[in-house]
Amino acid sequence: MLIRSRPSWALPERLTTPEDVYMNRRQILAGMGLGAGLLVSGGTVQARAEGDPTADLYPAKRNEAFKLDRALTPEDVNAQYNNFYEFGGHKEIYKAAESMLKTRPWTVTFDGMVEEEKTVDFDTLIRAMAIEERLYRHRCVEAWSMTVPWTGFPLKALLDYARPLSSATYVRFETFMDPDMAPGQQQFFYPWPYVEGLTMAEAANDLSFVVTGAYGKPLRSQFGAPIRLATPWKYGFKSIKSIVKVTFTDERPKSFWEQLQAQEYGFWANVNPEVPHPRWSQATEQVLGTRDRVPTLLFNGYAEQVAGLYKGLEDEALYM
Ligand SMILES: Nc1nc2c(c(=O)[nH]1)N[C@H]1C(S)=C(S)[C@@H](COP(=O)(O)O)O[C@H]1N2
Ligand SMILES: [Mo]
Repeated sequence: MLIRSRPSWALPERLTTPEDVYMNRRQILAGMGLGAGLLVSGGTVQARAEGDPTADLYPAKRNEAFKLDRALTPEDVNAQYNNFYEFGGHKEIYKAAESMLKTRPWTVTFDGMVEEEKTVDFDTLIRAMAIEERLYRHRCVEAWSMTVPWTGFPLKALLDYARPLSSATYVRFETFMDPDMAPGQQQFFYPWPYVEGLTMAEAANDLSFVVTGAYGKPLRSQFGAPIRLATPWKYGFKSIKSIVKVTFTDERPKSFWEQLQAQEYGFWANVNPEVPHPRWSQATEQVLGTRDRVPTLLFNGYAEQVAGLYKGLEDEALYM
């Protein structure tokens, strides 16, 4: 595993801190409330899930077109190993996210190059969509992977709902910005809010999925409730969590990690075992919840569905 001794694995060199300074930051974070989050009981978490106003929509029918070559990652394993830097730069953010992320009311704004800008309540939006379950692989850039039963709807359906102008060539997604709620956002050296982007062609591909649930239930906080993305042929950081804004543009969006460290994290971020990260190999991956390290596949095994998107773009840095 590429679990590093400090959670600032992605920081540019100029921003990395000596271990002792880092420890102080951890203590500061604990003081800001991350520690308090650890006291929340499982019972409280369960109560929140049961009170979800979209609970009646689950479980949704599985779309059998999306199959897996390996077992599903157990829910408890997946739900206790997450990247969600808004709640801390380590993998055990689940209790902090469960106790601090407020998912209602939740609105999503559509703006930029659209026929008409609008803001819609999440509960209204999801009921305008036909949701289904898909079994997806997920490959983090840190060389671990998992398999998840996501529930949601094709991103294409969200594009249709938003009615972008034909001149829009990119779609940009933004996560909430609320440092009082999410203490990680008080870490000034990160370029908050978290931003990601896709080309319109990528967004319209059938694999691009808007996720509203997992394991047959509405999304739990640590998975990026109430609405996130899944683009399984790309490194996991493209799958932005807790989306509040969708902007259509003709300028390539600069994502969170690209703003932080452009030499290591680019716009395309397609999975490719033959193109190493500057600091580690991408040839294999640790399968979460198992002792297995398996070969990584081109486009994370989805080449058949997506390779065509990149014809004529061979000069681009497609694999970082
Ligand atoms: N807003 C936001 N979205 C995010 C992240 C994040 O820190 N903040 N981390 C990304 C990374 S690196 C990965 S691997 C996945 C992790 O999703 P999971 O915790 O559901 O496994 O979320 C992605 N989306
Ligand atoms: Mo990741």
